[in-house]
Amino acid sequence: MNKKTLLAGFAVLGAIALTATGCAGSTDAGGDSGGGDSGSDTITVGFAQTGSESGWRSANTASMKEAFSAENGFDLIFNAADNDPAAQIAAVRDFINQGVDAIVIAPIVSDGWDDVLQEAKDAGIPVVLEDRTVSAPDDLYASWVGLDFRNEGVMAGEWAAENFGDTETNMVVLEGTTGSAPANDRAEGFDEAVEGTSIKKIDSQTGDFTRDGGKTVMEGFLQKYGVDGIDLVYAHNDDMALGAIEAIEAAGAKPGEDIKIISIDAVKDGMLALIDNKINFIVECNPLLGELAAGIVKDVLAGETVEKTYFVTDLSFTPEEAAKVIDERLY
Ligand code: GYE
Repeated sequence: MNKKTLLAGFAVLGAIALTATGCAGSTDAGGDSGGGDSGSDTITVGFAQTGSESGWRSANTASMKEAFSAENGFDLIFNAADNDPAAQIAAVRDFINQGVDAIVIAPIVSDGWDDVLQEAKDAGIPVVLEDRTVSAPDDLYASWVGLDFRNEGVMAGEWAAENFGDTETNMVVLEGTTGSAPANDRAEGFDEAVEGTSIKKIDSQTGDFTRDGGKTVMEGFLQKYGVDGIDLVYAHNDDMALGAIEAIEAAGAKPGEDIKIISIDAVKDGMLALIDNKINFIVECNPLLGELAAGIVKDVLAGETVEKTYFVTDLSFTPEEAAKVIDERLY
């Protein structure tokens, strides 16, 4: 099953790389009435990033800036909304007013996008989503590229079920940003995979995908249930797991041993904690989406047909597996 999705993922990567090369240097030929740069070959793109909440986000921002570079024919207007959904929508509205050629969004939350996406459509400015998804109708944006968050939750849950499912296990959950697609989908996929096992979710709270948030929420859980009352932490990202490690150590217990930890992302610091046996299992979430997103934007502006969704495939790692690949990891 994993192998199959992996192959499918590579096929998609290949396909996009090909089409992107095919129209390198294209201008805003897709009937764009925005035309911030009409007359020149440069494509002006407004990118509305969530903020800078995690290691994953830093890697994603770096990947986007590299792909949407002047060298690649782009003029990138970058905005990071500091995890504030209203500020992010305002940034997109600003891009529309500036008449950019295309807009790329990593939506903080799923809901609330209908109006501004309609405004972009009315202005003839195509929108490409990267990373997180929205609940708005899909005719309001051209395409989305990202990861299968639900499947990430399933992969994490299946590993938990296999390793802890036969013994009474008290689990606490560190949720991502409330209302975000990865928080919703990772919770749903995991819950489904552990259904009917002896893993019991005793508490679940948002740590907002940040290290500080994960630490604070974990401190609260430890106060409430005690070290002995918690067997397993499921963190929706590595940063919150790293915060939880600090809280567990401060409480005099051993993370990865007294309290097991599963997380998602596989960013460098997470992988190092995994190799250190402080985290027990990590499901990957690949943040290197820049080249794919840039290829899609060029295709859309060139009037080429693009898919509505492009999934990039994720792997997963035990400490042993992490140790083998750590030197080759790009983030
Ligand atoms: O897992 C987390 C980041 O949307 C997939 O956002 C992304 C998530 C990622 O803050 O670390």
